[in-house]
Amino acid sequence: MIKFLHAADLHLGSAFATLPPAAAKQRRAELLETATEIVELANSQQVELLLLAGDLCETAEAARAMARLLAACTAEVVIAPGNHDPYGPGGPYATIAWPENVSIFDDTEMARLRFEDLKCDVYGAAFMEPTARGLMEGFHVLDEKYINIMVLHGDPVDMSSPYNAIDPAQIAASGLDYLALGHIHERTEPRTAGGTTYAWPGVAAGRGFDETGVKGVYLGQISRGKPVKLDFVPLHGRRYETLSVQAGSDPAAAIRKALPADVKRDIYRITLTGPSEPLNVKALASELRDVFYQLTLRDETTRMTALWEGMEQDNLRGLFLRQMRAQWDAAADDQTRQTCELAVQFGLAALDGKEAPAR
Ligand SMILES: [Mn+2]
Repeated sequence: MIKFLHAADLHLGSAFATLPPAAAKQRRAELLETATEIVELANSQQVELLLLAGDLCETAEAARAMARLLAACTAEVVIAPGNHDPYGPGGPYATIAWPENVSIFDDTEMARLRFEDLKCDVYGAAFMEPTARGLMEGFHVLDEKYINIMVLHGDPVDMSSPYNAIDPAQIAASGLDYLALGHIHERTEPRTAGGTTYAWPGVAAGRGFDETGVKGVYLGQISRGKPVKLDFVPLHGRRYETLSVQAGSDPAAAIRKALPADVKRDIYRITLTGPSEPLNVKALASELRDVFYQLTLRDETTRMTALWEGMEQDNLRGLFLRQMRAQWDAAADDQTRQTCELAVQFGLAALDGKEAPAR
C-alpha cells in the first residue's frame, strides 16, 4: 500500500496586485504557511509520495522558499510544472539546487520515475512554456505489474484549452491507477475513466473572491487491484467568502446575524441588498472592522422611497402598495418588514411584467 498526498496550484509568490504592498506581502507569507502545512501534513501522515501538479511558484524567490521547505519533507516529492511555472532553461526549476528527495519533470515528452521499493512508477511531463498541447496523447503505462501514477498539469474539462487539454478517453486508455491533476482552481470530487481514478484538489489556499470557501489537498491510499482511496483534507489558509445580505433597518445587525460563527481570519465581500435608507458604507465597514480579517462592502440596496413610489396612485399599483405599506407599518420586527419589502418587490415585478428580484 502506498500513501500519498496530492496538492496543486499553490501559486506561491502571487502578486496580490489589488492589495496595498504590505498586505500583499503578508498574503504571500501566508501562502508559504500553506506550503509549510502541506509538508507537515505529508510528514505527519507518513506518506511515501508528495505529488505536486504544477502552478506551484510564480517567482524565483518563491521557488527557493519552496525548495527549502521540501528539504524537510520525509516523502519523495514529484513535481510536474504547469503554465504558471513552466520548466525553462533559465527558470528556477532548472537553476535552483533542489533537495535530493525532489524530482521534477523537465520535458513535454512523458517520462517515468521508478520507485523500486514502492513497486510504483510515477509518470509525468512538464509545461515548457505557458501553453502545452496533448501531453497525454497516446499514453499507456509501460509496466502493468507496478502501481501506476501520473502527475500532470492540464485541463480535463475544456477540450479546446491551450493548457494541455486531456480527453477522459485518454485517461480511460492510460492504464493508470491514479492521475494527479492540477490547473483547475475549483476542486473536483474524485472521478473515474476506465480503471483510472483522477482528481484535482484545486488551489491550496484562496487568493481572491473567485476562489471562495475551504481549500485543501487530497490524501490518498493506493494498493494494486483495489480502488484508490481519496480523502479531501482542508488546509488552514485564509478563506475568501462572498455573502448577500438584506440591509433592513439595521444593516450591521443584519450582517452579524447572517455570518457563521467565527470569521475573524476570513476575507469577506458582502453585498447589501433590498430596500434601505441611504447607507454610509464607510462607517458601516469601520463598525464591523474587528469582525473580519478584511471586509469589502458593496451597496446594492434600493431606496426605501423608491420602493413605495406610486403609493398614492388611483390604480392597482397604488392599491397594492397602500395595503403592503399598512402591513409594513404594523410589522412587529425587522424580519416581518423585510418579508413585506420582498413581497412588494415581487408584486411590483409581476405588475410590471419584469423578472422577479434575486433573493
Ligand atoms: Mn493555477
